[in-house]
Amino acid sequence: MSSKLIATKFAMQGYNVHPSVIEILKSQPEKNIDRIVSEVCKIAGNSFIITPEDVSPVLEMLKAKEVRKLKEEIKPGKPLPQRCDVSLIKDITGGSCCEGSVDDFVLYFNSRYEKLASIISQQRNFFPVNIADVRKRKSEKVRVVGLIVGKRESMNGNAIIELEDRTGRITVIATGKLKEEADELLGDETIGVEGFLRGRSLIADRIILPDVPVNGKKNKKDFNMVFISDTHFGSNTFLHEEWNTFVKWLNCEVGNEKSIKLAERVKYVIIAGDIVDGVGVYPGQDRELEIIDINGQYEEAAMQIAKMPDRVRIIISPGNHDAVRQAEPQPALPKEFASLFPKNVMHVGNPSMLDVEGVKLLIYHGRSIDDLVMKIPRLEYERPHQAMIEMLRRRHLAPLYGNRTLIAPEREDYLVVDDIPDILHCGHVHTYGTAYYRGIFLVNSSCWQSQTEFQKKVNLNPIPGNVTVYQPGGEPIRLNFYSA
Ligand code: D5M
Ligand code: FE
Ligand code: ZN
Repeated sequence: MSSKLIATKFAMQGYNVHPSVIEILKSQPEKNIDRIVSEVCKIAGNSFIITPEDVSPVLEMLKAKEVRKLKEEIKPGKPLPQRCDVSLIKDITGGSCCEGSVDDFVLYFNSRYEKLASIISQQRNFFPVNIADVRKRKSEKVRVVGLIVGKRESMNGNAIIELEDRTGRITVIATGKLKEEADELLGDETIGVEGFLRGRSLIADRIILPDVPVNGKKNKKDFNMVFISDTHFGSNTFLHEEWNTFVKWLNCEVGNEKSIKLAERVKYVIIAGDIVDGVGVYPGQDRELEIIDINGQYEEAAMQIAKMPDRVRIIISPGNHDAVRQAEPQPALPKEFASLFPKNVMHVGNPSMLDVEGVKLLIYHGRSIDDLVMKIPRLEYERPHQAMIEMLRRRHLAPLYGNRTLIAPEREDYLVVDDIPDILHCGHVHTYGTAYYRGIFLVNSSCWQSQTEFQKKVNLNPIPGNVTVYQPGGEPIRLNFYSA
């Protein structure tokens, strides 16, 4: 609704309005404006100018009513409209057993090493030898698998890697083109090396990452999936208008013939974390919130998600702004918040591997992308799918330990990509990118908030309001609901 019309509505009741009130009301659904104006005027009494303080209790009251209505509507168990065949293959929710003791860390790193070493050892024709036995294979080509325990550059510009397995330790030297590959190795990584022994060192011919096998493209499914992320409900930079248009499109209410056809076939909406903006996530965040308490934020999130059509199944996993533990793997949202959402929402952990009608979907918020971009110079925030390729090459969702991505030392490393997915979906960096890597579809699906003051300071330029519509086995379609 236009500013003028809102001002007129108040004027007709004998009140002037402060410009900030108009800004607040512009983001409200049009159907609510008359009601808001009449309620505000009822309590405004003798004031001459309506200020935000007069409006906020009315908005709170209306929202509480809407939430109550929503809960009544969804609680009695509205049936799901169509068969959705989704099962959880892997998720930490309910299964965390670490306390952070030294023993836990030892078990965690063992699990990580064993899983990755076994992935590398099982590569075709690899046949590694124990590091202790390399000396017995002089002048023969050998392959070893081990953990990088040290890495430096030699005086003549070669890479020197200390590699360790359960039987011993060896110095690996990478020269020329291989030095460039070695430069991209992160600390604590498990790799394979092929080469020849010279003196006491192994001169590398090849550095082998665990990687994923080449996978052919899959058969097309007859439904669409929509990938979004980082809704950040509750933030004062949340893009109400863009979000509303997106939801209307999902409901087939807006768009051209072609895009409505796409919407009609959407059966799943996947959200990869940062559902709400949270509280106290970064210094000074309280100045950037529209809804200042966490309950209110999840109530708003639930209400917005409830606007999506009943025919879609929504899968939600958390991110670093959500009300679960920060360390990964993160469990699904706790019951007190999850229960606010409608019946067609499924809450899963971060990361989670799901089987969606035969399509293996791996969801991960993507915190480690920050670490990867920082550590590997050729990676860019503007192309988040490149960092996701690095996760797959390393078969690990957070291959850097001890940087920005906090990892809980579970007995089993849930962040290892054991099972090969058909789709890897991330968010977190608020930019957009899709790619196919060895037959796996990668998608990073932007956000629903414009640049925050905080992001301005760290020079982060988001690409908000971009949505991926994907028919498994086909090519992704990008819809942009944002015009800067
Ligand atoms: O993260 C959104 C993006 O903002 C993500 O790429 C990280 C970046 N970010 C978050 N915190 C920081 C700090 N402290 N410095 C630099 N960049 C940061 P989100 O999870 O939505 O906050
Ligand atoms: Fe985010
Ligand atoms: Zn995030």
